[in-house]
Amino acid sequence: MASTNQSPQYKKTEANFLAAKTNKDKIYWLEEMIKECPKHKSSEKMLANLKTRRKKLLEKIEGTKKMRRSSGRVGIKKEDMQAIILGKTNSGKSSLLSLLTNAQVVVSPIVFSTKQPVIGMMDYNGVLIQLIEVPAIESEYYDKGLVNTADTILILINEIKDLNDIEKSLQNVHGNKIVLFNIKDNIDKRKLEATLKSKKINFVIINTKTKENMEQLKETIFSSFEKIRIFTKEPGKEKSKKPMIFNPDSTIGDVAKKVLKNISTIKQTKIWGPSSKFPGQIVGLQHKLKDLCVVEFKTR
Ligand SMILES: Nc1nc2c(ncn2[C@@H]2O[C@H](COP(=O)(O)OP(=O)(O)OP(=O)(O)O)[C@@H](O)[C@H]2O)c(=O)[nH]1
Ligand SMILES: [Mg+2]
Repeated sequence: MASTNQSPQYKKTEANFLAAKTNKDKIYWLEEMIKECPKHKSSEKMLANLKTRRKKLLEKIEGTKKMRRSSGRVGIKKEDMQAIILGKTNSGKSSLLSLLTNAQVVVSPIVFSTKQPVIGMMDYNGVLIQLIEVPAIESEYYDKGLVNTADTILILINEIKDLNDIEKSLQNVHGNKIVLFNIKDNIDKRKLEATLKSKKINFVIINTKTKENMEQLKETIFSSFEKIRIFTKEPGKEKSKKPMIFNPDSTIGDVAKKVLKNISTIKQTKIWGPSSKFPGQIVGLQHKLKDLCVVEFKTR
């Protein structure tokens, strides 16, 4: 790549590119070089060259991710609670995924940088939820199948009119839809809130730059699965750190079947929390549970 007649800024970014150690940093500096590269006829070849290098690097990153993911299993294993992040290109899908999970993503001002689904696990107070970013809805890599089978669809938009365009391609979706308005520009939030409310949409206003509303978002995502969290404990001990997940209206019997080898060894069951009349109430196997109950089995 000859850079003899290039601007000082370009040379600086090129130096940074050459010094970059990770592929992610390399991509970042390549993109800066693309921005700095003059857009006239004589540099056409050079620009094309830069873009090819970027494409190869992106493919390399996606390639290693794919290998890592497919080791031991084929395709995407659907976890109990799965939510898909979808939206137009550059709406901030990768930014959101990296805020909520430890997934390795490419966040880039360049359009269509995510070319295959990227998986991450979100930890919501000990509950693990699978989040998948699918390539932009307008791209050839968009994965309809994944979207149609997901439990929850997170529709990321930057302006209200995005919604109309996106909804057209969500005809066969079964999951609950949550609209995430990712604020990118200065927007009158009150007005926006009123508009979204008037459309009777389940929505959360977020900002992937300032990380606004991330806790509320996690809560909304969890509640969309309509599951309940149950803690268990042994007599005289603290309750479990992580809850177990059940369908609403599950009973003590359902929990017992999951945690005990043999439920006939139960001598007594106590319960704390929303479904109990008082803390430590003694209940039978038919007792129906509510979210955040704590169950104690005393066994022989
Ligand atoms: N100003 C502002 N920029 C943002 C925000 N979120 C993301 N961006 C920028 O928008 C660009 C695109 O972000 P990504 O997270 O890569 O978007 P994406 O939806 O994954 O895009 P593709 O995968 O390429 O379709 C990046 O340059 C981000 O830095 C935001 O909340 N505010
Ligand atoms: Mg992306």
